[in-house]
Amino acid sequence: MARMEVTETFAGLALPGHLHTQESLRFASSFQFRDTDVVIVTYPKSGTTWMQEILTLIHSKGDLEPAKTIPNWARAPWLEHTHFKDLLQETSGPRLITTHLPCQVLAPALRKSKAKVIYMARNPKDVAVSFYHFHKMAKFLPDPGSFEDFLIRFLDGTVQYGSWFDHVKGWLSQQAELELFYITYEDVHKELGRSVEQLADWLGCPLQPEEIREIQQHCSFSSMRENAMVNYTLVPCEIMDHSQGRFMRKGTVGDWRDHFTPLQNMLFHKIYQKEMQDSSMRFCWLLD
Ligand code: PPS
Repeated sequence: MARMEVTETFAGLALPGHLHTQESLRFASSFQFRDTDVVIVTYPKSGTTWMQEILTLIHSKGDLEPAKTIPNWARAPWLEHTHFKDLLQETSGPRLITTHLPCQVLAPALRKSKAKVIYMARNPKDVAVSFYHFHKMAKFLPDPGSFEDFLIRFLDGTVQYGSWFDHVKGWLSQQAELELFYITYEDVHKELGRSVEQLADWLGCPLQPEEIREIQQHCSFSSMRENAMVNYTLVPCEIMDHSQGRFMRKGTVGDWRDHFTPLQNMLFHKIYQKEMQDSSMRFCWLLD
């Protein structure tokens, strides 16, 4: 299924038609979660692939076999994608499921179970930069135009996948309603080993120190960048144009500094404050 130029609109959200249909989105929104399911929820470019790799290895107790032999999209398939039903593992153990869907679409189905949700967020300025570069290589996303134009659409919430602000606010407002673990890209970047340990304990799969060390080593940016099972080099050029950049691009915190002008930074802060003013959640990223 190509549908590179198609945009699906669902619950007011524009999504790439290459990956989504109305049917796959309806299926996702009424999915019957099991109490044993582990669901990775992210706005795009917030560390999804990283979390898929970490959780794969927590479940395998540091055994690298699945991470080195099965592509990430098959180990932790996207609930809303057209291939989800084919990829979902029929296992009695925990199923790893990924989604970018917003809270208003998925929370009603999730509330019917005790599925564990891991919500990973990233500094939206770095998300915007990463998303911009991804638009250049992903043939199923529209041409981003200039960074300046893209940034305005990102702040407006008119990019595909919708508003970053609504995504984060929506999901984090569900902390009391869902079994939800909130973690940031920046936390994982700063203390990978500690993040792995916290996640493993929360999931009820405590690890030995040597298992944590093994996972830490395998989940480093340099190691994942070379792993064809997560670096998306398996995806053909008609879908991801690898001459335009790498999926595992930089993996840094604060890359926005190389992209934002002082004026863009000021505008970003202004809109951030307006969007987040009613939010009781504490967001530390923009306070530096
Ligand atoms: S997607 O398309 O939504 O699934 O993308 P996602 O995986 O959420 O985000 C991709 C960004 O995450 C970075 N990444 C990492 N950073 C540090 N360490 C590790 N191990 C790692 N793995 C993935 C990846 O490089 C993308 O960020 P940028 O800033 O573009 O480099």
